[in-house]
Amino acid sequence: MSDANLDAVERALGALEIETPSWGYGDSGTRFATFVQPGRPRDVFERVDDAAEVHRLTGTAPAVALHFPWDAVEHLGALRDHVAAAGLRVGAVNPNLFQDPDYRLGSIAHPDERIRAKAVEHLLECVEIATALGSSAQSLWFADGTNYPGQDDLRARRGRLLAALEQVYAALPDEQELLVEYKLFEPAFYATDLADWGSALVVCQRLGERARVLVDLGHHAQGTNVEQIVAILAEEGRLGGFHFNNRKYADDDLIVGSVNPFELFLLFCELAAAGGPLPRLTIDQAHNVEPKVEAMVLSVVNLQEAYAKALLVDRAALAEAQEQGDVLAGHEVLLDAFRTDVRPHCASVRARLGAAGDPVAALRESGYADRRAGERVGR
Ligand code: RM4
Ligand code: MN
Ligand code: MN
Repeated sequence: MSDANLDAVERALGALEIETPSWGYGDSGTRFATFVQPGRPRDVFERVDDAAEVHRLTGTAPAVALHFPWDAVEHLGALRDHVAAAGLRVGAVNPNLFQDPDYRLGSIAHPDERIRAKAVEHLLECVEIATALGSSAQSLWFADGTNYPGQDDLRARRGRLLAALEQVYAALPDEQELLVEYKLFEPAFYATDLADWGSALVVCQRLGERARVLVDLGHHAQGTNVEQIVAILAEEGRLGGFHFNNRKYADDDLIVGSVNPFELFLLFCELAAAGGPLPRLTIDQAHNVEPKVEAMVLSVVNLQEAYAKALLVDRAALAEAQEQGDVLAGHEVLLDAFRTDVRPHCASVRARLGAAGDPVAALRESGYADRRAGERVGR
C-alpha cells in the first residue's frame, strides 16, 4: 500500500468514535450471581470517570451512553458538567422499560392502557433528559413479548406498540434520532414484539426519517448473516447504529471481537463500503467476571483493529474480482486485509491522538484499578 493510502487509512481510523455504556462499568451479573468487583463505580459520576479513562487510553471513546433510571441524578446540569469536565460528551439516552414490576406483561405493548401510558411517560421524560444533557439520540429496546401462544393478541400488541412510538416520535426534537433495537428472544420466550430487523425496519418506516434500526450483535439466531442485514439497512438509509458485543450461544454480551473477529471485520467492511459517515457505534456488554475497565479498553482496541483491517481492503481489486465472477479472488482480497497485522498502525494512530500505544498494558501499569479500589469503598 502506498504512503498516501496508508495516510488515508490512518486518518479514517483516527476519526473513529465509540460510545461506551455507563452500564458496562457498573455491577452486572447473571441470573445465578453478581460478583461485586473492588473499585467498581458507585454512581453515574464514577461510571463517567471510568469512561474517561477508557477514552484517555484509546483516544477513540469520546462519548458515554446513559441508561435511565439507572443513571438518574438530582441535577442533570451537574451530570452534564461532570461529563464535559471529564473530556467526554453524552451519547445515546437509553430508557429502561423492563424492570418495574408494572411491566410484567410488557410496557408499551401491555394490555392495560394505564401501564402503556406510564411507559410512554418515561419515554417522553427521557427525551427531556436527552435535551438537558445535549444528547442526540433515544436508543430504545423493549423487553415486551409473550411467553405462551394465546397469552395475548399478536396484532393488538403491534398496534399498541406503534401507537406509543408515534407519540414519542412526535415529541422528538429535530436534533434527536430514535434508534429502535430488536432482539430475537429473552426475556420473552414465545414472541418478542420487536424480534428482528424486519419488524424494526417497518416500525421505523412508519414513524419517519429520524427513526433508524439499531443492530445488537447478540440479538440474532445462531448463524444469521449480520453483515447482510447491515448492508440492507444501510442501503435503505435506516442503519442507526450498533450495540457491539460478542456471543457464542445467545445474548452473551462478551467482549466484542473476542469470539468471532472475522464477523466483526466483515461488519466494518460493510460500513467502510458505504463510504459516508459511520453510524452510531456503541458498546453494549456485561462484564460479569472480567475487570470492567480493562474489558472496555480491550473492546475499543478490538474495534479499532477491525475497522483498520476493513479500511485496508483493496476495493478496486475486490470490484474487479466480483465483476469477473472470480469466486475466490474476491474472498482472498478480504482475507488479505483480515490477515494483516494492523497493531502497529493502530498504535501509531493512538499515539497521534495522544492515547496509549498499548492501552491494556498502559492501564495495568498505571495502577488505575488499585487506586479506584482504594477510593471507592462503601455505599
Ligand atoms: C438488552 C439490550 C439493551 C440493553 C439491555 C440492558 O438485552 O441489549 O440494549 O439496554 O439488555
Ligand atoms: Mn443492546
Ligand atoms: Mn442484549
